Amino acid sequence: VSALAPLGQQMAPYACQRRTPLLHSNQPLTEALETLAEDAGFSGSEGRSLAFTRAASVLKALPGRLSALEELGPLPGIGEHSRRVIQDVLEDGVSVEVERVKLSERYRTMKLFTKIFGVGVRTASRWYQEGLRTLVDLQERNTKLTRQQQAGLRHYEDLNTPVERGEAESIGRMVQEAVQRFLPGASVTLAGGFRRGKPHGHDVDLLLTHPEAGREAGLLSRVVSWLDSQGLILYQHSQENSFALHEGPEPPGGRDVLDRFERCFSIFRLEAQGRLGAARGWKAVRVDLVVAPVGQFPFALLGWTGSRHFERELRRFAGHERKMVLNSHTLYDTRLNLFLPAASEEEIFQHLGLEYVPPTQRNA
Ligand code: 8DG
Ligand code: MN
Ligand code: MN
Repeated sequence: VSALAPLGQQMAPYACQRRTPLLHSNQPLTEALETLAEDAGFSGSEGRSLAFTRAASVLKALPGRLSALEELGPLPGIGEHSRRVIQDVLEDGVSVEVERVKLSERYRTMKLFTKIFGVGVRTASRWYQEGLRTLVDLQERNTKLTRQQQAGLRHYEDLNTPVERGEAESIGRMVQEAVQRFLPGASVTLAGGFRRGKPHGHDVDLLLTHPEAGREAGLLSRVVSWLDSQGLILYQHSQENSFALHEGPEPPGGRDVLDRFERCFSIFRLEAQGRLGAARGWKAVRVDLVVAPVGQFPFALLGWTGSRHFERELRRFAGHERKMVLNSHTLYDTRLNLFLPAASEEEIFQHLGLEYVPPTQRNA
């Protein structure tokens, strides 16, 4: 047992109790585990998928590079199977199991299909069962596609080219400009992976609000219509706000990630920046726009900053350890039977009795 041994003892069981930076020293290990998590998700084994995700997340929070399995000690959240994978990668540089998954026809096809905007595991799985294997197959066999999937297919290459931070910022400015036209004083905040410090991402997540509650109502449709009229939107579908406080809190576990804000899932047409897009002049970029009333803004910001695993752990912690229900709208204390208001993310962590974790340390 080496000097890293006490690591295991220091590791808190919930990801929201740990600081997880973007860059860490165990990339090959977490990549292997996350491939297995993804593959388990592809076959609908949510429990197994979560177990691998948890193990990967623990490794991301280690302060140093793991060189032997024994250094882990009795770490929480790393099961038998994950330990075997870790050992294989440490000893041989690769895990045979992971390499086999990566080469498998099913994994490769599922990966290809789920990278289409609007295609989830269920649809991809059905297509795979039907014998479809390539994007050309989808077209040649006249597979029935939603309008969203058609857009996803049309812009497949662009949408699977990482969005650079500079591109995310220009889209933020475009939206800000449109927002100012219709509701001066409203703000646009970049959330998602970029807020966690990622240099690139798969989309741009923007949160809209106004300091006066209620003023934000109706803003999104005006903003989207205007951007559309300027030829800046290649695809969009919007959803109205369906959140009602008087309904009381949602039971925990029900809707895990989804929330009920007014929102727009879209594809923007971004004028080319620098050499990359110069050949063609523009690039398709996925953008999520969400509107939150100011009273719910800190919850929305916390919910839309991610990572997905960090969010899941926050909610699990709230429920199991505090008997509270946390979502992107509110925090509800089921023992006191009341909503706990917050004016900042810091206050939400305080209510939960958690040390504040800044966005750049939420890369769980
Ligand atoms: P990336 O885009 O850089 O790949 O990573 P990301 O920014 O962390 O992922 P994301 O898929 O854009 O999700 C950002 C956060 O938004 C994530 O923590 C979950 C949260 N989120 C909600 N509701 C919804 C929803 O309805 N759909 C999606 N896709 N994300 C949601 O709170
Ligand atoms: Mn994102
Ligand atoms: Mn998103």
